[in-house]
Amino acid sequence: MTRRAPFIVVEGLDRSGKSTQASILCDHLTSLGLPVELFKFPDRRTAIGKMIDSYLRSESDLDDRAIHLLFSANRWELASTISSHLEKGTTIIADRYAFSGIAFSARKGLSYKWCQAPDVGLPAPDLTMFLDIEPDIAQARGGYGTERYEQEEVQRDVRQVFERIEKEMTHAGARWVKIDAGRTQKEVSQDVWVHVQSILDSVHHPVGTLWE
Ligand code: FDM
Ligand code: MG
Repeated sequence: MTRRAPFIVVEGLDRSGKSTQASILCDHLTSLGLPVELFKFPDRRTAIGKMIDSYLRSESDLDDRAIHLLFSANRWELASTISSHLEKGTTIIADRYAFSGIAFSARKGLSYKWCQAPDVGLPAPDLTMFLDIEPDIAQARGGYGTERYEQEEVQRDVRQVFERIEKEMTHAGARWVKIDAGRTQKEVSQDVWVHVQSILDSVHHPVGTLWE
């Protein structure tokens, strides 16, 4: 029987180097001959993803709760694909996940628990790496783009919610690590690799579920 593969999530603020690190990690695992798939949330290619994309570009407006539920639905539409990959032995790396969902919506004033609820039961990551960066350093890295949320003020609030998420996840026994993303790409990717290595051979149980 094939052993099930790990589910790795990379989270962080905008301009923290998440996508770069997720892709370096993906290449590294591939070079070792391990099957791996990279997912990015939101996945803007699906029908729901297109609505999210239009909202993020400010081409459409949506109620705060409605957009929150769309982000969650965008994960749910890929949840069974993620689980079946893991069970067949393909490592999954997700660039953002339910934690971004909570962080970006709770900062608007929606309750934390309400924001968490629609994602209860999703496949649970075996390791979440939060790439932490000071929003002003992120800003200085070439600036934010023009999408919604790409502002220093927003990123500061979001970072605070992530601190709460980290506390709750750690308290619940999840493997959550904070990585200083204000360093060079190489330093960060070395750290990422140390954490990934530490779980590569320790994933034996069935895929877990989030917050159940
Ligand atoms: N975002 C992302 C949310 O608000 N909720 C979510 O559930 C997810 C996954 O969407 F500002 C926000 C975070 C970010 C924006 O993400 C688009 P990318 O990674 O910049 O494409
Ligand atoms: Mg962005």
